[in-house]
Amino acid sequence: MVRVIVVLLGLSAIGVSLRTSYHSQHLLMPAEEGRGRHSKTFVVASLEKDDVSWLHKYLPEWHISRYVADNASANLTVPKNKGQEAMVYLTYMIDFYDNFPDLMVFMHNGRYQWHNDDPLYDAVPVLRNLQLPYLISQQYTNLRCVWTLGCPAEMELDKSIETIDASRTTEIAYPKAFEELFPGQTLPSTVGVACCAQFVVTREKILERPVEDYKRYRQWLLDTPLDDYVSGRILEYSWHIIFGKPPVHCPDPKECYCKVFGQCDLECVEGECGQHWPFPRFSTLPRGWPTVGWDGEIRSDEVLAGLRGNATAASITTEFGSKSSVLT
Ligand SMILES: *[C@@H]1O[C@H](CO)[C@@H](O)[C@H](O)[C@H]1NC(C)=O
Ligand SMILES: *[C@@H]1O[C@H](CO)[C@@H](O)[C@H](O)[C@H]1NC(C)=O
Ligand SMILES: CC(=O)N[C@H]1CO[C@H](CO)[C@@H](O)[C@@H]1O
Repeated sequence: MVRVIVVLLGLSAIGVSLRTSYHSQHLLMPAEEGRGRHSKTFVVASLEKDDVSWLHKYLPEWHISRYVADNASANLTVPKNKGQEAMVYLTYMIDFYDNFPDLMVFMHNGRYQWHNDDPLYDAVPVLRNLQLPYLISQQYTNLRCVWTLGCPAEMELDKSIETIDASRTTEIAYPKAFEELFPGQTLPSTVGVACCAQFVVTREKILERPVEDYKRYRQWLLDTPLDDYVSGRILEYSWHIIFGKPPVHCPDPKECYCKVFGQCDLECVEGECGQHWPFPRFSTLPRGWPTVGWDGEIRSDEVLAGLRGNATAASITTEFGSKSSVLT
């Protein structure tokens, strides 16, 4: 148990740096018709140093609206580099309110990130497998199906502050922030949604709220004294509420993988589907990942193919111990 907590804390800490490492490129004409039936855009949070060329290379049929949070001269940028990816997402919603494409993926810039719902943490299959008609029918969909981190109860808000572990900074700050973001709405007793602030949403769904709402959320982000990690995470655990889902929004993972990604043969137990998303050993992937593994070992094409194949050949593991290694 101690080890689990250490790993989770490590993930949170990594979440900070990962989440600060934004990126993208391109822009304008988000409503242009792509090659498919629907106009669709990646809204990418990035920093100047980031490289989003993988998106152009592997997903050329998508339009890319890359925000560069740390360059005031960038084509798309934010009023202030604050609140992590939330500032980018809200700025896009405000900037393009009159000109949304049919479908938008709000996402980070990195191809390999520990939280991508894939055996190698690779965003390319995640994005390529997206089942667009289903996403359009759902209007808001989280990019993760696995429950680990976020579901089924990331925050228990009816506990008194004194009983909450001091390290749970988001849970402590959430009630007051909720009141400020959603005045007049009743604070939920529990909030649960798959982590990590990447999601798909339709034009109609964003337009259900007036642009003033998005402006208010962004003003809150600009004004809040909370640090970026906490304010970003408060929005991370609010997007599903903003887009009309109940405070606990944790679809059955087996059904989720099937409908969202077309992966229908996974065996799932207790919110997890075998090694489809192996619990990462560290939140920072080794340099050279995935060709370089956790122990610095070089993986052959065959090994990589086998690990990718784990996406469908799921075995059941419920111990954190076995989840903590990609190579089991
Ligand atoms: C900025 O926008 C212009 C006009 O659309 C485009 O030509 C240029 O490539 C963009 N620059 C970057 C860095 O995306
Ligand atoms: C900021 O973006 C502009 C426009 O793309 C570019 O010309 C400039 O080099 C960038 N600044 C830095 C510091 O990278
Ligand atoms: C659960 C599972 O299928 N694990 C496999 C993942 O890939 C490695 C490398 O090919 C195999 O050795 C595992 O058996």
